[in-house]
Amino acid sequence: MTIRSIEIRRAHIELVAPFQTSFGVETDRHLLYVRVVGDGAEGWGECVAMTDPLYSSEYVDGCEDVLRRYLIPCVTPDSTLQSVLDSMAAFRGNYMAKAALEAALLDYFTRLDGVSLATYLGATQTRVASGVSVGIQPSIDALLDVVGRYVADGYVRIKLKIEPGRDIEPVRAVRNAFGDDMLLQVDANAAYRVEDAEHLARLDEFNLLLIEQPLPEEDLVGNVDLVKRVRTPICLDESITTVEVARGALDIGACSIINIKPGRVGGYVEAKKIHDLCLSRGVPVWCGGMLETGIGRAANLALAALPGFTLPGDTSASKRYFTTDVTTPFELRDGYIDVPNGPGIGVTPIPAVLDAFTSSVSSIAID
Ligand code: SMG
Ligand code: MG
Repeated sequence: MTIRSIEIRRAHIELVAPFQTSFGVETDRHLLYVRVVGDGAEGWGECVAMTDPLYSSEYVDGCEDVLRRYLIPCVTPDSTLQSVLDSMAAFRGNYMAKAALEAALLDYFTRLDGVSLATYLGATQTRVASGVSVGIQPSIDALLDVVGRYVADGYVRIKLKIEPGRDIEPVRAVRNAFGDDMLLQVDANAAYRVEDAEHLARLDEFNLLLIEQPLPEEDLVGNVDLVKRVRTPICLDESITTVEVARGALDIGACSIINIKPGRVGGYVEAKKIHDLCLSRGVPVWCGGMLETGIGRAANLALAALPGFTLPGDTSASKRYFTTDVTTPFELRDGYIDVPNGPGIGVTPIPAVLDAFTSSVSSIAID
């Protein structure tokens, strides 16, 4: 049970198509993988931070720095998961960096125990219903075309990225084209202000499942006002960084649904705490995505299999983003994706494929 080294691997992969949100356009992913190497097993984690600090304050090169300087030094040869979590807690924020290391340790320790991450976390489902996140498109025609293809693929829920000026009409067009029964929601990635409440209330007529993160990350209180003026349920993403923030948000009535992303909240252990809190209060949750490759996607599927995940997540198939994934690709079957059931996250990178995307690997001895 001795941890010998931790590897940081940087890689680069192109997306199948540009993904536009209210804060920018992603065309590729600069990836950071953490690999824990120990006696008897190894474990993999994927960092969800983007190249630039636009979705949140974290960015992938910053994560590498904090991992090297502060987080990896929290690991000793005989560390347990809990001892590392306790040591890392001394450092503020840096949730995505912490989550990447935690994920690799979780994969490592659950593999040693011969148990799947899904079982370890308390999963009750063997497959999860999958939604898809649709980027802002250059025209309504292009949007209808893209949505039509995802509907044909079998996705059970469509999420449209919106921003001021590209919100009401795109949603109306999609509703008209695909009917009232389609599960539909929108994500603003913090592009509005509370003064836009009246405008956002115009979305009420489209019977959306939710409006995700309409206001800035820090404006938790603004949502309290917003929820009184908009009938559509408000869901928070960026704002929810810890279980304490989640509890506070629910206590003050800032939202009625939470998007849980392990990377955004510092890892799967914290993600489970938020899940448990929401389950105890009857608050629906769903699993977000950060354009993960197979390593991160596998772990998210394990989380999404917990009982409180009653809404379809952004747990799409690998080919939604990548022509070639670094693991065996995750595929959609009848709108669902199977939860991996092997030890740990249940998948490992395919060495030749991962190597082809890799730009650097460095190993840090643990002693
Ligand atoms: O993995 O399918 C995915 C991404 C889903 O829309 C998605 N993620 O705010 O929820 C969100 C965004 C964050 C990433 S945008 C580059
Ligand atoms: Mg979001």
